Amino acid sequence: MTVNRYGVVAVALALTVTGACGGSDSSSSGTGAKKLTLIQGIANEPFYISMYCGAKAEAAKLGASLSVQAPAQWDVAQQTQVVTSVAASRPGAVMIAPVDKDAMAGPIRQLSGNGSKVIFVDTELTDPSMGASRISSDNKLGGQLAAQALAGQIGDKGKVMVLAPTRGIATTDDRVTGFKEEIAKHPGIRLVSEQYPGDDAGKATELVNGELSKNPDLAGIFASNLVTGEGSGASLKQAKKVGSVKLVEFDASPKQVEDLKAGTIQALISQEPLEIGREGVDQAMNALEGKPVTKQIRTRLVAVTKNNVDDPAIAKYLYKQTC
Ligand code: T6T
Repeated sequence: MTVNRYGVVAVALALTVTGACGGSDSSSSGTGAKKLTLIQGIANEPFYISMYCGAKAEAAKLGASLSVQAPAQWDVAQQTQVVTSVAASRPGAVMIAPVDKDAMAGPIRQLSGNGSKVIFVDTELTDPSMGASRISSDNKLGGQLAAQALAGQIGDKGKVMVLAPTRGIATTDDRVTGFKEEIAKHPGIRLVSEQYPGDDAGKATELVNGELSKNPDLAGIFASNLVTGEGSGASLKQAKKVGSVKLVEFDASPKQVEDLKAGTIQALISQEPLEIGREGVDQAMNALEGKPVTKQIRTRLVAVTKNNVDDPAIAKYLYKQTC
């Protein structure tokens, strides 16, 4: 039995919604042509919940059935198990966020080998031949925006650190690259540490604690996703460095927004997960119906601060805990 960081006790989450035109559980009755599955990177996490909400609404609009599955943890073996069982059920199309850009290539080939169209949502594979469509934020740009926001917060000088869960995740790898490229353009800023705690907020806290001991004058931190952000914020609270060490994070979960308003976080680089889910369903349906499919779609990013968080235009960038 495994428990993820949101307390989900299960190996995989499986849930099915029925499109507006259907009346029954179409995970078993939907025709191949309108039967879609979303495989998230991890279960019960606000970014992927929001993506599911967007996909669910669009599937209902288009009369398609949508089933959602996810590993309880961000883990190649667990996601492989999910992919293998989904491949056996031969849905018309699968929207998937691979947890590793190379290690998930084999399992994902099973999906296309079994006749399902494959659409990447959020993360993707390195192999350019895979995936009828890829829908994600411009994550490198997101890393650059994070660096600019952090530079502004620290007066363009001082030591900074960056955290990402593990190497090999398409999204966070790009965010770290963008961040480092932009920081290199700021001569007063020095990147002193790049850390990979895994999908583990507690480990991220330990690593930031260690960095604060080594570099008590650390000026800023970029946490490139929700879990590394959660760990970094906890460390700053423990060390009583909230506000004196500036924190910029990717994503905008309800908890992150609360921490932004409280001053623990100075800026969030937020994505459009609802839109990624909506586009995922549209492209999947296009692929199934023989219509033109857009190979790559970039959804928007926005820097959210205390100053704009309550602006109605920002609302769509804040993630949901339930649909
Ligand atoms: O940042 C998102 C997602 O874009 C990334 O690929 C993995 O982490 C999140 O799900 C947030 O936890």
